[in-house]
Amino acid sequence: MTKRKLSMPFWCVANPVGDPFGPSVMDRISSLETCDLLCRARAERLIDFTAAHDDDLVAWDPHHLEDDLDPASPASQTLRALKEKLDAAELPMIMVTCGLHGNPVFRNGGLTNPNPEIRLLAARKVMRTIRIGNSLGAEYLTYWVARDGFECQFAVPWERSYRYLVESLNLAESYAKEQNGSIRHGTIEPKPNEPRGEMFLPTTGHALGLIAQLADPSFWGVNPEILQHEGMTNLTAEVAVAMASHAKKMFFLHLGNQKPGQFDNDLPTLVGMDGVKEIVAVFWLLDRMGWQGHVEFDNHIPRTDTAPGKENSTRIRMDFIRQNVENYRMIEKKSRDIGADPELAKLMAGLWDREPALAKLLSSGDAAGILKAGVDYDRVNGTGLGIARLDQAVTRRLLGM
Ligand code: XUL
Ligand code: MN
Repeated sequence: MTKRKLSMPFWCVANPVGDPFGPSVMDRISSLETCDLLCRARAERLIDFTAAHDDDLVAWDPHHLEDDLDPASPASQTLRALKEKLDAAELPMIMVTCGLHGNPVFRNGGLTNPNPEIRLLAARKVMRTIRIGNSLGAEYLTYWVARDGFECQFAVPWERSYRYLVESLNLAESYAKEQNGSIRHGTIEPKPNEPRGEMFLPTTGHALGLIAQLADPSFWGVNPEILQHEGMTNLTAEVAVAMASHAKKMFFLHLGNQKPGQFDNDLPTLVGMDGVKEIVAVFWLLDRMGWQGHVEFDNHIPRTDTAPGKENSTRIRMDFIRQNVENYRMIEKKSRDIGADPELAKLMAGLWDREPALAKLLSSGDAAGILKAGVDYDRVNGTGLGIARLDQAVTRRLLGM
């Protein structure tokens, strides 16, 4: 099986890691400096792609909403310089996403903001992001739910909010098609809360449900963020990725580590107190399902591991990329070893592969045949399954014993 392709976004590497209780420790770096680090990671064959918010690349000026169309603007100059670096390093920008969370004007939402003036700003920012993405060769436009949500349930025009969301995503899709650039698909990234108390698309299931209501569902997919976003409400990553992949809607996923039920921990893959078995199971099941998408990291350097100073700011960020990639490759290897293990395969077959003729009949939908088929209830009901034995065998492999 080939190694899965990996993407490391601009925002993960640039993040100087402040938190709500204290400012960042590490020095900030510019988009061009971030690009240089990502190009180094590409030269070391760590990553295959990168991704970015519009704001990670160039600042948004609400007084010049189409500055990217002026070749002499500072935004256009920076975008050209970034493209040169990315091209020279053979590092494709695979996804762009519109930042609708940072600028304070969007504090009550972007696409669903009850104020049409702010929805207009959001729409034109998304359109600019599509143009930026096309100029850099991106394939995907991601809509992350950001500040589309609420704290006070009586401050929401409920009968309109989902219509606003549908209209805005339809506009993004039709504008992307009209531009006829590199962007071929959109993805929705759900999240239950943070930065808002509640958000309008909390889970992968909600995103899949919304996609069915959009003008062109084939344009859209979902990129679950695991273990973080689903885990924040104690939902299970395996279910999210299996359902999205079964629906052929998961072009890529976001990867990091999360303690279930907490705020967004956003820790590097395998770093932190939880989730090793779960994350191995995710990639084991995605291999079984024949999932072909790529993995995009979405996490940040633990604040404990940051330090001020120019040299630290480069070294710590490169270590962060390396650690994420090493961790992911460990998971990939372990999940594939588990998938190829003959003893585990035998235990699984004992659970899944009984009575093949009967399984075929049930799949056929032949009602008459199903009504004629019989079951020995006492035999079936009288047999324990031995799932604990299978689980122990998996754990033994995880612990290397
Ligand atoms: C936030 C999050 C975002 C999106 C892109 O939790 O995951 O960074 O991935 O905006
Ligand atoms: Mn994400």
